[in-house]
Amino acid sequence: MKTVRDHALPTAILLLAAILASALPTASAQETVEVDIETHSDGSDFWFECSGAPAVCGDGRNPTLTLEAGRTYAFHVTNPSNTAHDFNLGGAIGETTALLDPGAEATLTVTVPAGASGDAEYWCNPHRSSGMKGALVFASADDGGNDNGSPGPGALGLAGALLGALALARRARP
Ligand SMILES: [Cu+2]
Repeated sequence: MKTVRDHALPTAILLLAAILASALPTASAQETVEVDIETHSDGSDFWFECSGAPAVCGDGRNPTLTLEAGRTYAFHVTNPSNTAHDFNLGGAIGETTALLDPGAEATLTVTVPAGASGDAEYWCNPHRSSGMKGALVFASADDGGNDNGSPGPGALGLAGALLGALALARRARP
């Protein structure tokens, strides 16, 4: 009993430290993620398409866009349609391109705030009421720590489960 406890506690502390260390620094020193956005319209429907970044782009028209807290993204927006559009990112970002005439393009580079979470929206100002908009989801880095120095719920939950498993294992042994 004594021997098992002597090994289990230091092991748990080491694993906990490793989990927290791996969760914390990931968001700060990463490369900019390049995302291609196209604006479209066919006279009755108005929509965005997203490509080039599988972790960001959902499928189809006006897809859900998923952005990681603390990351920097360069949205390359092109307008191959015959109507002017812009591209607005809401929620914790609050940035927009200029209004892009047919054939025009712009790059919108944004860094997602470290504490960003939850759902927001992206949209085109002229056609937001016509449905040219989609969901913008802010995810925490690696489902673990965020970028402001405190562990996220993912890391804490994993550490808690680990300690619980160790306690059970300890109890089960003779
Ligand atoms: Cu539009």
